[in-house]
Amino acid sequence: MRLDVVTIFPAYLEPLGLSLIGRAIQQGLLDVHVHDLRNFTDDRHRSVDDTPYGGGAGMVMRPEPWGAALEAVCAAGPVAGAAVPLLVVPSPAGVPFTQRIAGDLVARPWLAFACGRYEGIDERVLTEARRQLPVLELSLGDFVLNGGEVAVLAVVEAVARLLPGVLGNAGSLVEESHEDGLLEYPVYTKPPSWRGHDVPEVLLSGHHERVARWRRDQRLRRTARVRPDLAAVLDPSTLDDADRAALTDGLSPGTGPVAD
Ligand code: JCZ
Repeated sequence: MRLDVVTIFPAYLEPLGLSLIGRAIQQGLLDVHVHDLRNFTDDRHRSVDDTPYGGGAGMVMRPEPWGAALEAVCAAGPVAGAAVPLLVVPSPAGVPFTQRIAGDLVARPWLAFACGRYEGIDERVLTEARRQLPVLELSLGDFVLNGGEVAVLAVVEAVARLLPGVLGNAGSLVEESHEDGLLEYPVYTKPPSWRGHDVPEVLLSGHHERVARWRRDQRLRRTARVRPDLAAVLDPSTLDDADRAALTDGLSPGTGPVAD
């Protein structure tokens, strides 16, 4: 899978060289190219921003460097049969990024990322890009970052770990939060007692069926407690009596997301 990232802060993407993603790059599973937007300017000051038409605070990214940069990225193709990349543009105005979208993105051989800064990128860059490539504006959530770089790190990590061979153990992919709309169960390791806190007895019992039931109860309680939006859209045909009891338990007083 090829990834191109256009940014005015190439150093922001350096963490992609670390850990599992770094290893995936070394193994040739990922081919990452980071481009400095300033290399596509043509003025002496290498300026990438200007004042907003219509007035208002801050600066807007100029369209000309973006046009040149995206043309240069596309000229690297085709990649594995794809003539153009899917262009991902982080934005607080984008669609919310989800595990499902990560799964869609990993099926693409070529992704490009446009990192905005300041008040964002001149809208005509996206209008023009959409005439030539698929464009996906993505939000990490309802909070405001200073630019797209941190969002790109998050999206690349979520996508790259789905590539075959990037994670050590294939099982760690399936047994995961959000695969089935529930949060994960709490996990414990040794020692069995730490600062007066004991590991739940059932986990030491060796009763695999009781462990599975306890873990499912924990997932349902947690989801009801901290993510009522997720609990509300669970398919009732996938819930048994014990499941419904655990969901109700999670909603009972004194079990809110923050301890009383
Ligand atoms: C460019 N400010 C790009 C994305 N979810 C989320 N929050 N904030 C962003 C974001 C903020 C930005 C830019 C300038 C993305």
